[in-house]
Amino acid sequence: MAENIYDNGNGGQKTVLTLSEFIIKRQEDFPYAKGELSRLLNSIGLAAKIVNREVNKAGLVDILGEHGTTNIQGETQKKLDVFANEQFIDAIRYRGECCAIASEENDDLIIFDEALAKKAQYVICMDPLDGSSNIDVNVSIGTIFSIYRRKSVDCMPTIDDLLQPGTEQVAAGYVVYGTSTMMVITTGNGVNGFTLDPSIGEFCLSHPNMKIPRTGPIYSINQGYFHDFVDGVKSYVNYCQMHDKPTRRPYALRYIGSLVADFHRNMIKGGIYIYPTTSDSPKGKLRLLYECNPLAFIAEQAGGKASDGYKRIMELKPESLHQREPLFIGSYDMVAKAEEFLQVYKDMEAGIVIP
Ligand code: AHM
Ligand code: MG
Repeated sequence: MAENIYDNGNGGQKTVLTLSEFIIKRQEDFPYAKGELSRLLNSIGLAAKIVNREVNKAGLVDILGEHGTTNIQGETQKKLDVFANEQFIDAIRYRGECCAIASEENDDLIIFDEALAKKAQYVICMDPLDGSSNIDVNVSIGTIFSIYRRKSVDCMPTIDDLLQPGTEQVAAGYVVYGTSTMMVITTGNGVNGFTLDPSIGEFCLSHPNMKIPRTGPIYSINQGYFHDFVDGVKSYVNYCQMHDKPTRRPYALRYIGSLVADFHRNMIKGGIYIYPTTSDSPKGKLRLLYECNPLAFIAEQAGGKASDGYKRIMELKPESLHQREPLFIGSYDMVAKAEEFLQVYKDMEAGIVIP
């Protein structure tokens, strides 16, 4: 038993620290906090456990396969996509801390009009089950979420409460349903990971103060689209494949096709995940509000970097709920290097001569 024991400072006595206890302890550092954010994170943790229960027995019950509907992106919804969406919305709706949710699975903003929720201070962006193409084949999938304080006061929330840049996030996290189920969160004060202990049904602190290595041995990109990448990305991919001992190249290519799982592996081992623009997806595939921004917050809090290839992801101003952006995320030095490649080609296109 390594890190999932917590030194409580009582003369070397060590104990398991659950997610709820961790959140309460953190709240003690903010004596004026009313505990709303803590309750919200707990609600998300509860919904994650329910989704985990269904994911774990998915092959045994009638929950695999298509739901028969499509979302606003025109993507076919899986039964588990729809189930996870309902679980997260229900867990959050009736507790009174959140007044609106933007979800990958809902075209429009979901506004809670329950009396309790109207007064709530927080809004959430979420992808309830990311990695849909992996659901039916027993490969890791995830949940991604981001929490903001609403901007509007004393009225029903509006879309502008959700269209805030990532720099305004007060908390973000993801759940990876993998070999074990983990929830990783930040409230802007570092990153902590909790592994679900199925025997007690609790997320327990297993990865305190997570840091992403400054560089790493892995690059993750769907190389099948290589011929559709812009020249800067092609050139960076070639760089990843070249032999160079000091920088540990060639890097290994690892691509699960579930953003959360690819990101989580790279967080631990060091690496870069890229979903660039392609000729078919000129804005990239991933959604700014509930895929790019939350993971960018976590990456930065862990010492990493997240970019659209040129600019910091968290500084982009969202214009619509389901806006897509290219994403370069992971180890700081690797993302910075990829940006260098893109900039060289941008400068060449602009006619700036490189010495
Ligand atoms: P989804 O939200 O519909 O599951 O799409 C997002 C997923 C990411 O998890 C993953 O990294 C990417 O799409 C894979 O896309 P592709 O198959 O084009 O490589
Ligand atoms: Mg997704």
